[in-house]
Amino acid sequence: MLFTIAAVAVMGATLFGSTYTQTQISGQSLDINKMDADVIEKIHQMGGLQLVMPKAFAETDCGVLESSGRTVHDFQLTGESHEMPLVTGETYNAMTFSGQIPGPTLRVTQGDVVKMTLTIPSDEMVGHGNDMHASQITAGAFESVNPGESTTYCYIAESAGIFKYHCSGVKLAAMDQHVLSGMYGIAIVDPANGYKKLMVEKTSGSGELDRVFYDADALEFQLQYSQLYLTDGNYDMGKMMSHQNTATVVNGMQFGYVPNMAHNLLVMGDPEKKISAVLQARDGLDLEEQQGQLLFVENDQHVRLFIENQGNEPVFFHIVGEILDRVTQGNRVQSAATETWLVGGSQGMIVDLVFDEPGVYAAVNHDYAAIYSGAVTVFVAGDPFNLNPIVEGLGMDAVPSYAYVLGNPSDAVPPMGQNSIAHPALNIHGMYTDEVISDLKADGAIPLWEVVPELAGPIIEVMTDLGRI
Ligand SMILES: [Cu+2]
Repeated sequence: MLFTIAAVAVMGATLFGSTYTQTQISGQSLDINKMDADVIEKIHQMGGLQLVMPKAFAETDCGVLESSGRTVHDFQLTGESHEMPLVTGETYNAMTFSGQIPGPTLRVTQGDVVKMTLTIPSDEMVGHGNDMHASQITAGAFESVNPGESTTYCYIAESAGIFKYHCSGVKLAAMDQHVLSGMYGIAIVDPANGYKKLMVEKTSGSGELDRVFYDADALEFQLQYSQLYLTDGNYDMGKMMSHQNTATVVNGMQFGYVPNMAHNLLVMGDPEKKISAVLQARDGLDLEEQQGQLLFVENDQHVRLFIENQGNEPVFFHIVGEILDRVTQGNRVQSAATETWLVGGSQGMIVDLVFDEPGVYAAVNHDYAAIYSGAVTVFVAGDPFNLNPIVEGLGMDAVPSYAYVLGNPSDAVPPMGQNSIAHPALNIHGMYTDEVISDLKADGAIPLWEVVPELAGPIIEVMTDLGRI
């Protein structure tokens, strides 16, 4: 008997499609012994089964997925254009997901269902779309949405890792403009079985090889790299085409993670005395959520960084003074004990490391043009400035990192996952609209620009008592 390709495909879909659907949704294993041996023999005689896309892998029906028993994440975004500030004090015409750059981070566990809804307000001038790299669904789902309209699609986050999402433009037109003006974010898909322990292998003080294992739980940060291509505050496609960027941004900001005036006071004893004359472009308290903030970690603590290159130039990720203890891409370890790792466009990685010694460490894109145009992120580990006597003078206990006093910047901290260590506190920092800031305040994040002036008096008193100023 002759079978046409189409007939085989239908048979394949009937045989395997339904079974795989069940497998995918309920997690049952495929039992080949129960299948009709004659049919399998016929397929064998014909030279094998035509490869058919099992239906489950393309399952996008929200109704089916929502009743599948899997955890469903309702991920709601709006496409909004806003004027956003530059480090020069000028503004530019930005495009955002939900009033912030980068857009909100989605955090799910491998196998969960994502229900993404993109709404475009009716006063928005153009349409927007959302291409989520964590999905494996038809690109047709990313069709742009018109102002005043809304669209929803569902998918299973099948693969673990860090994945970009970005505006797909207006039917693909001007996608470059929309993305490079700020319409990007990440989805973190935690592995179904959690993250792995971190092994760090070094020589100890005695010269012996020393192997230390750290628990999978880690203090986590997110850093997203991109560029701005601007002329008079507007996107300049010509500059993008010739790779002549006007700014390098980390989480939407140039030099966003550098010391501010409060750090100057605590370390130098004078708010006007800059810790770094070169880097401190954002040290004014009047810059509010856009003043520089630092990333605080403890020594001997497992730190996990989610890095994504959202931009148009490569990122040579390096931390001055540290070695990247482990680099993971997708769900595979790529390197260990490495100095720098290259992240291409629309590529992500997870860096695990431990800051052994108290000190200041700068994460950079080790492309010199990127460093000097904004890609510097300062980590402070432990208490390198001996500030604990001041902390104790203020009536608090000594702290293992300054995050307990000042918090870590909200835009650098992803939502909690299954192996996350909670940050002691968050301060409000980022490319945000006023609405986003009031939401963060309601969630308990600290507006340091309001708190620091109130604390300045007591801090100066304690520093004077200690003879530091
Ligand atoms: Cu857009």
